[in-house]
Amino acid sequence: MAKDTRHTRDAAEDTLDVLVVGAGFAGMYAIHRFRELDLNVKVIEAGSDVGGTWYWNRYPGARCDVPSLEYSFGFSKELEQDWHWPEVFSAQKDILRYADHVAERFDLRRSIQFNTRVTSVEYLEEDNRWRITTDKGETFEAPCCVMATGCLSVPNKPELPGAEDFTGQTLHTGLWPKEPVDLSGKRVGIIGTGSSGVQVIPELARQAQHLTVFQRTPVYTVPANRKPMRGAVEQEFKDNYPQIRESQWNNQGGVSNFRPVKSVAPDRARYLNRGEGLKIKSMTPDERRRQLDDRGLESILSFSDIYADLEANEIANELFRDKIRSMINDPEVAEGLMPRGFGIGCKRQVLDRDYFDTFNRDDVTLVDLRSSPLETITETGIRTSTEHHEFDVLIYATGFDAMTGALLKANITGRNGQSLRDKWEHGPVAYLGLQMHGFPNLFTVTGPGSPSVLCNMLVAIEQHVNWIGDCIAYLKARNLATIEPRPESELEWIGHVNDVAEGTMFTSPGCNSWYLGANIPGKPRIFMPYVGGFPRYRERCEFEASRDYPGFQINA
Ligand code: NA7
Repeated sequence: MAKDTRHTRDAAEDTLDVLVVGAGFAGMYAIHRFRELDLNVKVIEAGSDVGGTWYWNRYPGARCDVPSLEYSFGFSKELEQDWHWPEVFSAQKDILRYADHVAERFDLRRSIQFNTRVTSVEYLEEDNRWRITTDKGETFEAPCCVMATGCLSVPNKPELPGAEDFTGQTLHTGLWPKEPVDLSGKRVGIIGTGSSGVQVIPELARQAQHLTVFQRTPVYTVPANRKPMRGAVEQEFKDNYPQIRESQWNNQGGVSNFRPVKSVAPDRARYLNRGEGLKIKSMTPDERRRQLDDRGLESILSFSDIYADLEANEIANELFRDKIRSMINDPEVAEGLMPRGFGIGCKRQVLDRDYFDTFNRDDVTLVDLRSSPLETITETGIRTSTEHHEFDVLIYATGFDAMTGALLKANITGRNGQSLRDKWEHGPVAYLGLQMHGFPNLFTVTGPGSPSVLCNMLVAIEQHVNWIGDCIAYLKARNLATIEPRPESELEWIGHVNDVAEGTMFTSPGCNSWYLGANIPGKPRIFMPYVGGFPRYRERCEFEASRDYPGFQINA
């Protein structure tokens, strides 16, 4: 492979310890951490700058669903204290500003080669080195390689009949252009109503002359917190950061759930009275409705029994549908927006700003693809079984080939020429989402089988990069050649990952989510993230590192 390419080995590369693919938050922190460990690191990044997911997902309305004071790095106390988040839940542009600040502050860019896409990642067995080949025909080599390629980084663009015939502009939310897109006076069609669709649809409706929403599966979405950051709240967080970071490491999802007390006493009281822990099954229909009327649709998530008890879950789902009936003026549109056949908690919770209100606008049309399936895309729009809809711009909000997509796209080949694609033919086989047998010294950040997308991503990234950095430093200090998981460790771990997902809402009947790979035709249906909680997972990783990696094979 890549025999005819120019290998650009130079003096710096001879001392390179680690190659990293991707300069999102994982790759960025890897540079900082690996430098601290005296490891020589180089990062290859396809984009023109840092930020990863937040670099590519620039669509209007893109926003994080974890509070920013928590969705931020904890490795630098000074950074934590200096940075100011303008809103409680940040918009994409503010997260990208943060990424830029981190890159500048820690002088990260000098270790990154931008505008370069990795086309293959190959283990050179005789030399015990990893070789990366890029779209520029360059190759780079190092003894270790870290795939920091992200969980949601390969956009899914379904193959729809006639797609090539459309003569208007086509956009994907996950590959939104850097230049502003002017939609004023335009007729816009959008396919997809997941998190991205729900965030972008109200914004598109405000800009476009007319918006047509093609929806295959309606969504359980609840209003997001849209508060600007109050100085006193921010200060209280900053005063308590050590405790907050510790709580994150001990919380199932890597969030501290720290609630400011001094600065927001009235809100605190409201929070305490919000009905946390109420059981929906033990309430009367009137009490349930009052709960939502008084405390908002979002309070539906706080019923404690709806995530494990299918009967309680269905009561909540019906309550949600009732609420939609009361929010949407046109009963037919309301019916179209009602999720059925799967429950709250099956998919990642979607948070919105004005989503349902948008469907009360005269210039927004909902097309329910369940009752009128999409037949073909045409030169001027989309034909369904009942109608032809015309527009000037077609937007795909159709999600990602999640968790495994970027790893498979990188064309990784391990020992004996085995490709990762072959190894993962029936689903991702890995140990702790960190390494794969047959791929010595290759590491994945937040790979399948780790808490990853079920955890505050910045917390998960720091834990993984710390573990990987320590592991590489361990090998280097002892002059050891390779580390890779034992095959039996992988099998035991995958069994455990599946066992803990069993019986949860994530794998409940009728639940088809990208967690399961169900959004990609032909993708093996396996629950990919680890649902057993971040602390349990972290302890397992710490056990391995503290006992000289018993679940791994190490070769001198
Ligand atoms: P999602 O959550 O995977 O949503 C994708 C949407 O696109 C969803 O409504 C899909 O409907 C729809 N889709 C996908 N393919 C098709 C076809 N062929 N026809 C019609 N509709 C289709 O991706 P997002 O980008 O919104 O969010 C991903 C994560 O990013 C999110 O969970 C957050 O963590 C951030 P379907 O449900 O498959 O019927």
